[in-house]
This record gives sequence, structure tokens and C-alpha cells, in this order.
Amino acid sequence: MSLIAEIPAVLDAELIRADFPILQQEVNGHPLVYLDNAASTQKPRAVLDALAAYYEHDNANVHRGVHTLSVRATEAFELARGKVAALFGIADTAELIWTRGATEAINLVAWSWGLANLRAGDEVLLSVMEHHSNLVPWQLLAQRTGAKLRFLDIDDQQRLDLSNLDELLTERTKLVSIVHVSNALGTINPVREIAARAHAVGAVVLVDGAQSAPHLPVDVPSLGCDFYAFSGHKMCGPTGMGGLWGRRALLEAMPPFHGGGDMIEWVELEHSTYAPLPNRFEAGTPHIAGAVALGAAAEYLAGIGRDAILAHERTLLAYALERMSGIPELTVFGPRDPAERSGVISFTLGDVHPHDLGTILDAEGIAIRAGHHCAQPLMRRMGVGSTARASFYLYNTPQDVDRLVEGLGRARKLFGL
Ligand code: C6P
Repeated sequence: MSLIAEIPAVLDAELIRADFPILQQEVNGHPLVYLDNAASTQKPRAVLDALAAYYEHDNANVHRGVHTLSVRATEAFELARGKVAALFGIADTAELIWTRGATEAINLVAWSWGLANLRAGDEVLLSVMEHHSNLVPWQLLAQRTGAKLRFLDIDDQQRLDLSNLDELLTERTKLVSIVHVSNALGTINPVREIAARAHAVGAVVLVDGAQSAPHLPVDVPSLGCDFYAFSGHKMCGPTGMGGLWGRRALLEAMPPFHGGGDMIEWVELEHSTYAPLPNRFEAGTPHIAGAVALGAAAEYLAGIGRDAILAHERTLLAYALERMSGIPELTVFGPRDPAERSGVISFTLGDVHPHDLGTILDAEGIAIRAGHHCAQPLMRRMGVGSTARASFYLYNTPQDVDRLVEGLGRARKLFGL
């Protein structure tokens, strides 16, 4: 039974769906319900058009040519940087470095800032909630430098446990790197508070914004962090495109991450000097079309309004949690207070393997993710091998939630629950 009539509409999701060609298809004989947005989001026509228009009209290399197409490509590339910077409240566009995504952004900081600043005995504070992208780079760095990794734990609602933060933050803590919104739980972490307390002991703070950039009205400077990493493909942009924001003073003091064309000022056979920001960290021919399309995505999201997107996701989340609470065998992970979570629902259904659940739902055209969500230590901490995960975005509707709940009902019957 659907309860849709009681839901206040914040966004006209039906109208928004018309912007997304991929959503107009059937999968396995059913209209597609796409609930795997934490993994990657779909692209609106405006982004697809920007990608095609760039290749059809302006394609050339950037920062190199004097010919018209190269000048146009360079202008489009830098204009896009401005659009993404504007979305995140970044005033100095040179502080926004293009990367392949959040993973590369974190690795950039680990290798460039980390190798220059960490010594044996120094400490890096992470949490047990981190995505592998915010664990493995620091493990590699710790192996290289002799620095130690420390970890914040979670409480019984899978929120960060800050009760021992004062003990974990010492003069040895050189870096704190924390996920803003957990991809595996939807938990929103109090990064502003953590950043303030980390700064009090002189630590540098990185926020993994892969799951907050698309879903929260993030104003990067007001987070109080020093670095912010994000992925374009999770916010309606293309794959292979993302960014790192860093404070100018920190970025300027860091050695380059990659060497090559476009990141230099002067090259001798034995040594070189480097270009100013942001080029210093953008060696080689960049993903120009990707940047242009990400700029279009930023404009699209700004046009819809990020407060409205968040409110829409919260409405769907509340509706889904209410409907799913009627399924007795279902366990939902994450904070009970909806204000502490994004539009991610991580769950298990009795002892049904999440992969089986994902397969059953896929047969009905419903896409969710099942597995460890690249957060194996978190799964172990929660005492589960994996979970099923449904995650919302601006184009999802209450009807999508109904389809999910109906699909779960069929899975229950199939498994004799
Ligand atoms: N999480 C998910 O299904 P890349 O792959 O570089 O675009 O993003 C990595 C990453 C970093 N941090 C967090 C919190 C993330 O959620 C992700 C990507 C996807 O949850 C793919 S594993």
C-alpha cells in the first residue's frame, strides 16, 4: 500500500526526470528505478549536451595553443573551474585543482603534503567509517614515513564517537582526514567541530566530500577544513573528473604530485621550477571535456537549488524509512535522527545475502548496491559482511520507494521469511 498522497512535494521530481534520458528506459521489462546514486549519479541532458558541444565545436588542447580552438577550449576549461568553485563557495578559483575524482584528490594530499610533512612518530587520525580511498593512501604513507594511524570509533547508531577525541588529538597529530557523509551508512559527520578541535593541536584537516558535495549545500570555506576532496560523477558530472580544494598557503608550500607538461614554469635538464596554482598540480593534458561537463553539472544543481535537493532527499528518506519499518526482518543501519543522515539507506533483510537481494531487485528493474561499499573495516566493526544500500537523488520519487518496498516484500516471500 502506497502512502504517497501524504508526502509534501519539495521538488517536481517528475519534471526533473525528463532531464535525464537514461531514466526513460525499462530494465528487465520494468521501468528503471535507479537507487544507486551513492555509487554514481545519472547525467542530465545539459551535461550530455555540454560534453558533445565541447567535442563538436571547441576541442583542442588547453593552455598551449594560440589558435582559436585552443583559446576556446582553455576558456571553457577555466570557466568550468569558476562554476564549480562558485557552487562550493570557493572565492579563489586557483585553490580548486582538477583531479580524476575524490580518490586522486586524497592521494594528491597524501603523497604531496604527506611525504613533505610526516615523520616517524607523527600521527594521522582517521575513523573506522572511512571509504578505502581515505584509508589505503594513508596506510601507504604510514608505511613509507613511519607515521602512525589512529582511528575514531563509531557508536551504536553508527555515528562517529567523539568521546575520546581529546585523547586522540595530541601534538603528534599532524593530519585528520574524515569523511563528511559516510557512503556506507549515510551518517553526516560534524566535520566543522572536528576541524576546529584538530586545528587547536595544529593538525591539518582533510574532508572526504565524495558523498556531501552532491547532496548537501556545501560551502567549503565554512567547513573549516584545509582540504576538501570530491568526485564529479556523483554530482551529475562525468566519470574521471573531480577536484581538490586546498588552502592556497598549504598548496603553494607543497611539492608537485605529478610531473609533466603544463605544471612547469622553467625546465632545465636537471631541475625545474613550477607553475603557479592550479597548474602546478595538473600535469599533462587534463580531462578538458570532463571539466566542461562538470561545470554544466554545477550549473544544473545550482539552478535546481541544493537546499531543495536536500529537502527532497530527506522527504524520500523519511518516507522510505517509515515504509521499511513495516518489514519485520529488516535492519537499517545509521543514525535514528534523520537530520544526522543523508539519503542513503544501508540495510539487511534477515539472513538474505545482500547480493541475492540486489539480484532479485534488479530482476524488477530496481538498481541498488550490495556489498561492503569499499568500507570493509566498517562492515567488520558493524559485525556484518555486507549490506544492501539504496541511495536517493533529485530525480527519485515516492513511487521509486514504493517499488523498492514491494520488491523487498517479494524477496521476503521468495526466501520464506
Ligand atoms: N564511493 C560508493 O558506491 P571515486 O571512486 O574517486 O569517485 O570516489 C571514491 C570515494 C571516496 N570517498 C567516499 C566517501 C566515497 O563514497 C567514494 C566512492 C562509491 O560508495 C564507489 S565505491
